[in-house]
Amino acid sequence: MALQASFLPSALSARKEGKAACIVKESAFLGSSILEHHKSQFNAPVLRTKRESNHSVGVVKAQTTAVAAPGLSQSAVHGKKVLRKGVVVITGASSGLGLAAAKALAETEKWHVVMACRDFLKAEKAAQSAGMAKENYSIMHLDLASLDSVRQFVHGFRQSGRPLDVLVCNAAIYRPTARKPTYTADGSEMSVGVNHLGHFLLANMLLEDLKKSDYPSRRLIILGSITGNTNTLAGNVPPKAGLGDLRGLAGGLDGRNSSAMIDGGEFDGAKAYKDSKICNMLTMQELHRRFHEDTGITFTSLYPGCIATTGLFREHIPLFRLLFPPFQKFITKGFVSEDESGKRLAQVVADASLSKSGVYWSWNNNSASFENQLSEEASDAVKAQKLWEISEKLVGLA
Ligand code: NDP
Ligand code: PMR
Repeated sequence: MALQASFLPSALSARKEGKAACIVKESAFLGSSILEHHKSQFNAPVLRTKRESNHSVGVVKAQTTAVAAPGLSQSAVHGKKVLRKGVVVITGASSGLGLAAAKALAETEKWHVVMACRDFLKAEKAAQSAGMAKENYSIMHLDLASLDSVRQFVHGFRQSGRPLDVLVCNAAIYRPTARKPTYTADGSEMSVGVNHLGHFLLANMLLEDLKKSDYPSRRLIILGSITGNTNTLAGNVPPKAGLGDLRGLAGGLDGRNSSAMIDGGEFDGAKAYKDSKICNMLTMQELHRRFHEDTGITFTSLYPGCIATTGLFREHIPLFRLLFPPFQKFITKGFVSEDESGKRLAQVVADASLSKSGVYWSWNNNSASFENQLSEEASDAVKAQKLWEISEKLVGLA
């Protein structure tokens, strides 16, 4: 594997350095197990101070050159190798799952979270009320309803000089009560535009940055959902997800020359969301097929559980918002708190045990993760390729 191969020479060259050598050597064979290995070291106050001053890439690069091992820096005091702080970009981190994951990761002090949000003030307030320490996060503007904004975000991120170790495509909108479609700045139906097309461009552009990262485990995560999978009871609640032959998407989802729906049908806000989740899960698999072997990057998707209290349901009728949480808690038992869902997403970002690529993660009622099965359509490789090619054209990559 590319990841392990890139570790090997450093492991050998570091072998003479006593204790540090063991850590690096083990990482060569266990991949990202190095993350786990350094828990105690990250808690040492002297190392924390050092990490906090490591915001510029110049410093990080200088250190990694000095120790000749990916993502490792050297403690001034003991000469031990330690993993530098990881940098994770999370879209839509101003509420719900994104915020909870940002909080969980920031609290470890091993991650710097770049909160990529459309509302700067809301994100800042959310981070503060979540108790996130200033040095563990930054906020950058990103409006996924505009491809220009996506391009500007990427430019701004590169200007910031931070490396990129993990990207989480989390933001989404759900418009179940909309009678008519609304459109992105680029003229595509809003739910698919934001949830899929904006993220598709972002993921493709930032792939270059992930490739450059020297962090031991680089990951690109796209949120999926049970409701986009028709092999589940939840996925069979009407309107069911379905992309058909993608004729609406091929027409740009502009609602004039083509339908606003991917399958070319009548507009349905709830279906548009579920369709966008199929796109998210297909995109993750296509990324895996195209890039995992050559880059060693881990591509994954997940269903974090039913987080029935988040802002996702803000446009639903009040009665739904009242009944949905108890329905999920007591009837389906699919309910999960924002805190718990945040821990789950944080695992997909950072846990050594969740480093396998091409996986759609889910959790059982004891909060144990497992590799879940996607529906036939959400795992259709031919459709994934077609989706990729049409999406490339729509976002200006082809
Ligand atoms: P929230 O509504 O709480 O969070 C969505 C986030 O996306 C918000 O921060 C929102 O920003 C942001 N966002 C929306 N539109 C844009 C845009 N144009 N540009 C940038 N950011 C935008 O929902 P959840 O936390 O529930 O959802 C997070 C993810 O989890 C989604 O991908 C969803 O599909 C997935 N998911 C959720 C489930 C659930 O039960 N809630 C179940 C399965 C999957 P702002 O704060 O400004 O509105
Ligand atoms: Mg669903 C059997 C389990 C189950 C689970 C885990 C979910 C999750 N739902 C389940 C069942 C049912 N739901 C049943 C039996 C019904 C009919 C009463 C039902 C209804 C329902 C509605 C109206 N459920 C919903 C809605 C929504 O508007 C939500 C939605 O589809 O958002 C896209 C939703 C959800 N149910 C879930 C989850 C996770 C959601 C929302 C979020 C998402 O998929 O992203």
